[in-house]
Amino acid sequence: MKLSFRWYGADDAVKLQYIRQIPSMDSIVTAIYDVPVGEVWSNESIVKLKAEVENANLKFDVIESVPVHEDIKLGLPTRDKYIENYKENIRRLAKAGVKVICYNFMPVFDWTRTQLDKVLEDGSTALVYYKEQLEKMDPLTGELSLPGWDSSYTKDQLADLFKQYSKVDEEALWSNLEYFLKQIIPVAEQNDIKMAIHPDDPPYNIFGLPRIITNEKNLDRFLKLVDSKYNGLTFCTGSLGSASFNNIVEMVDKYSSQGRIHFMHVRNVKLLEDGSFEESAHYSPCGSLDIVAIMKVLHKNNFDGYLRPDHGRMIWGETGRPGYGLYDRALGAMYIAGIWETLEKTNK
Ligand code: DNO
Repeated sequence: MKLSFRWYGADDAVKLQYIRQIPSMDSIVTAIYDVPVGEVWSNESIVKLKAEVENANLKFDVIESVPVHEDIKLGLPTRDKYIENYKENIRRLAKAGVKVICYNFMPVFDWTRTQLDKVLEDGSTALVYYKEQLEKMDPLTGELSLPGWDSSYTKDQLADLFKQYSKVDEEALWSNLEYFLKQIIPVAEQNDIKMAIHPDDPPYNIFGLPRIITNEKNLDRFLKLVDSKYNGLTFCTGSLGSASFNNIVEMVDKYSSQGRIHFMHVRNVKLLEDGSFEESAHYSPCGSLDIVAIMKVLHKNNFDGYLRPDHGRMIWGETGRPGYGLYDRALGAMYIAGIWETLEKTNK
């Protein structure tokens, strides 16, 4: 297991040096953020980012994300141009030594929460998803805003995208995903880069938009679309685990034993009775997921991919990007490293 940490580049309030100070930290997970989705990343910007990371004595091994242009997900004729750009990004990142690329195939919105600063009973704040709040939201009329996505699209752009997606049902999305994979996985193979799709968060349709990377049956189907180890998973415990129909420990066991998990996102969530959820501290008793059991199956299957502590709460007065403060993620990292060390020492 290679412990990693997400870093949003030079503007991130969390400095590389702070991340370096977390014991056993191996790699940085980052991306180029100032290039429009679908365009080719310049070699200069990739080399600069790599140098920044390596100067802090961390590895530049994982990119999260090279985002997929909506035209590819929609299956528009213009997709071929964007797929060519995607292939070029794979080649350029491989040249810089990158080993894993994380991406997702969610239409329009990536992760969805109804509140980013819910004050928990201990005074920390967390991202939450309350069904009751979601039912009152409509991204098109905007009567209530969608936290995290307000500034990503204008209302007109959103209306246009929703109109286009009205013709794309789940099967059409599968076929657009297959078309994309059949072209990019061979390039990933040639360049020895593992592609790792991130599951949909939460793992069901939202606002009438289709979502397909959601459950075990669909993950099986996904892995068979191109049956290559280069076509793999970012297994996000909090995304898949925010629906009670997913048995996370069993799924991690199955896909890690098949060698198809290249990147783990370890996050805990507390499921509420009505299907709502709150992101919680990583420590198992705080949430609904058994993090020790997850780490155990990874260890049993000799998991040697990358793992990052995912979303933390905001604690100790820290402010900044919701989910991505330093303190709670660092606590999560040490909790995970401690479990791993125990497993190493007791199972040899
Ligand atoms: C949320 C993240 C996601 C993830 C993308 C991968 O915090 O886990 O935004 O980076 O879905 O493409």
